[in-house]
Amino acid sequence: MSSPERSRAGLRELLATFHDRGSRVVRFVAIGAALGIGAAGIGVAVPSSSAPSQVAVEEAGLPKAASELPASGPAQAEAQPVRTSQAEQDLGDGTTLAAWEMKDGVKEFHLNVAPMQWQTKPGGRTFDAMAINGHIPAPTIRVNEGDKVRFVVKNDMPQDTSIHWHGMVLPNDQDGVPGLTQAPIEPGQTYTYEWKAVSTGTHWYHSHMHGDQEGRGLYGSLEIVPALGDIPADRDYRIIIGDGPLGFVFNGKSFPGTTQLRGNVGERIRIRLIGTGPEMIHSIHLHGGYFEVVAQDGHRKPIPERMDTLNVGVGQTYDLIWVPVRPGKWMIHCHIFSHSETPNGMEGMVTIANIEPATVKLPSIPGVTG
Ligand SMILES: [Cu+2]
Repeated sequence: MSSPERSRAGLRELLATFHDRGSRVVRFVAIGAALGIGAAGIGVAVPSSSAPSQVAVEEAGLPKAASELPASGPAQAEAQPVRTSQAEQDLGDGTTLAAWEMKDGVKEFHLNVAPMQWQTKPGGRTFDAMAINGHIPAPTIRVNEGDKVRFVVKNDMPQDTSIHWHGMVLPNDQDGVPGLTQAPIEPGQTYTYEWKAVSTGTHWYHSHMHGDQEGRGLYGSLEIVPALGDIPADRDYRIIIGDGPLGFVFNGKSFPGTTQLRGNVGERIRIRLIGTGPEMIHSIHLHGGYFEVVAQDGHRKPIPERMDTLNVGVGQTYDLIWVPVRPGKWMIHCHIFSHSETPNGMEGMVTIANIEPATVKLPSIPGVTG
């Protein structure tokens, strides 16, 4: 083993050890940070940054503990065979991970665009909606930085369409703007997009036709995992915000039809907010604490910002990290009440985070968690 290899192996071992003792120390620090208390204040000899130590490791460009690497991350290739396909998967937030299959070194996705009748809440009215592969929001696309990707889009609607890859740096003729970079995809036609994923972070994709197609459901999360490792998190959720023909919705649903989120005290819960509009800015508020905004439009913020209410404009994405400090049912909602409440109760842009007690022993902080 050469000297650099040895030091890399040593570092990996050190990080693995850290991770084993890990959860507890990390959550100890995370909860301290969440409470606005530096590590020194709670007697732990680790840096008192606003995020656990993996962040510093990641930002230094060093490898992370194996257990923390993204499931399909390139750095894991030596430990596991390269994945050649991905099945559809429920992401626990009301969205579905898109299936793909590796063909000639390209991750190939099949996206069927079709009309669908859609209820946004139990017993609610039925909307003329549009879906991709039967899903509203459209399936969450997640690939690694550097991947070559292909999207075979079949238009099963009686009107033409196109798909735009919002936030991606790609060849102009793959940008999905009908009348400018391509002809519209006519009813019954199939159109293929192909590009290389270089724009890391949380982005989205959507129809770029007829004004109302996007708001009827033709939008989904587009996530490019950075080669150096993703934002460390115990949970990974998305809330896609819509105010189009389906009404005021989170992930295509109106409260109480929205999917409730789950988590535990002390966990780093990542929430990707995506503002699809198509008309309004929404004031997204979290009960029971605050979150850190760690990225905007896919780009990591050099200094995360703490807040409990964030205005999300049309087309914007934000990545939040929230470390809950108390168990309970915590609301996440648009604070413009005409978007989230009626005289008959909550409706529209509301979901609940069900936070259970910590799975590891955390410090009791008198007056706060004690
Ligand atoms: Cu709103």
